[in-house]
Amino acid sequence: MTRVFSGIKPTGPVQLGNLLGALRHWVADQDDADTIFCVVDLHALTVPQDPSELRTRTLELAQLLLAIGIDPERSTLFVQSHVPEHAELSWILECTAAFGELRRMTQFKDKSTDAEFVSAGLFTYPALMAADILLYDTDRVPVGDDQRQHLELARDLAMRFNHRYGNTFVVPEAAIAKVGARVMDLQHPTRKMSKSEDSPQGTILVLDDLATVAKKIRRAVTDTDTDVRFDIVEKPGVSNLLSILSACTGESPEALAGNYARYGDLKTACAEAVVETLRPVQERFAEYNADPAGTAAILARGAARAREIAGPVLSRARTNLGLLETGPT
Ligand code: ATP
Ligand code: LTN
Repeated sequence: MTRVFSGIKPTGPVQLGNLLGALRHWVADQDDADTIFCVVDLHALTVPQDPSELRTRTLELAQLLLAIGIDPERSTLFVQSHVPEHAELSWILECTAAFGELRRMTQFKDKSTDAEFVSAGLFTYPALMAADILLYDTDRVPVGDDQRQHLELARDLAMRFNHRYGNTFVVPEAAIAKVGARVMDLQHPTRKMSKSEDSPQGTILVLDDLATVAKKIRRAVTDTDTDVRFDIVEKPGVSNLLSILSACTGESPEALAGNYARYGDLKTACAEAVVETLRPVQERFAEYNADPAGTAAILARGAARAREIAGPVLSRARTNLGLLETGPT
């Protein structure tokens, strides 16, 4: 059976781009693959975090994943720091990656430019991400378009390691959807919507109250002329709304463009579609949120299953590398 793995950082409240670019595909993948999903709390540490907020966000992110339809009977859902194999393989892959290739990562460049404090972890971040993926003999990784370069690196590291030390890792494929893989900020439609950027009016949070969601869409920046056309370069604002509507309805953005004569009508349709997508998620989230012990138990079972898979893969890597095995005492 195909193995699918993906992760999401507990760096802030989940936004619509996370849902449309990645999370909805995680839910669909459960039908035909062995699915493993991870709340990557160690990745969140690459920028300073408030300890009590990090703890709450990690638990609530797991509850949100359950609310969107990650089914703990069919998927393994766990928290990255509960499985210490990730940190160990990450070191090994840091020693497999070249300084120059990490320096070329555009996410590092974006997040380090103008930052007050740039941690070494922000730089080596993609090696930890590669470890997440390679530990599970992953075939396919559903992610948004912004992760394309990191996935390419994970593949390169797997191939390099296999070449140097013998066949050890499965080489994963990225799965990037055609629609919704790059949801843009509603106020700045040339930059991606993000949960850690400070753009409250441009970012739709999955748990925003529904009246606020509709208002943010109605106030989205559109483009200078008035025709509704799907053209990302010339009409980024309108095209973003068409992509969002398309991801919510399943119709193509080009076909949808023909249905609306005015921006106002497109915004109304888009707001309705997003509100109806979010409503059931919010209702289920409230149920999981009322039962933190239940969520903790699901995560504990997930971590135990994850370790059963990750342990032997890490041992394979250790042996092939030539790390001395522990003898009997
Ligand atoms: P941060 O702002 O902290 O970098 P983020 O909101 O970009 O976070 P991640 O936790 O990095 O979100 O990503 C989780 C998943 O959501 C990834 O697969 C990522 O590609 C996807 N994703 C994030 N933002 C968008 C977006 N605007 N459009 C489509 N997919 C997205
Ligand atoms: N780097 C990703 C989050 C992430 C991830 C992963 C995604 C960490 N580990 C493993 C897929 C597979 C991000 O910034 N969105």
